[in-house]
Amino acid sequence: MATDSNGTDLLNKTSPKVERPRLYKVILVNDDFTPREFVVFVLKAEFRMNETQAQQVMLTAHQRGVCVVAVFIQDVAETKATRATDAARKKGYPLLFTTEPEE
Ligand code: TYC
Repeated sequence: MATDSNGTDLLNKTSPKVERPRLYKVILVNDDFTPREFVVFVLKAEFRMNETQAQQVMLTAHQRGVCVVAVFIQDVAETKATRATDAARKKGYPLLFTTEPEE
């Protein structure tokens, strides 16, 4: 059988031996105290969003309570959620980013 370095059968393109890692959502949680502009600032800085994207995500969390920011492998999702939450703590804001597995 012809296989690539992942053990994938190159002839019938089935049975990969390496599965994709489970993905984790980073979730932005609304609160009554963090200024909107600071939420947008953090979304742009930590999640590399542009102004329009950051405004949209901030507004969705503001209106619905939560918004999915992005999806990553677990390590990256947790690191980004922690960094973004810590940036808010340093300013004295209660802003919270959490993570949860997809599906
Ligand atoms: N609700 C906040 C306010 O009115 C703004 C805000 C939006 C805070 C989204 C957190 O995840 C959040 N100042």
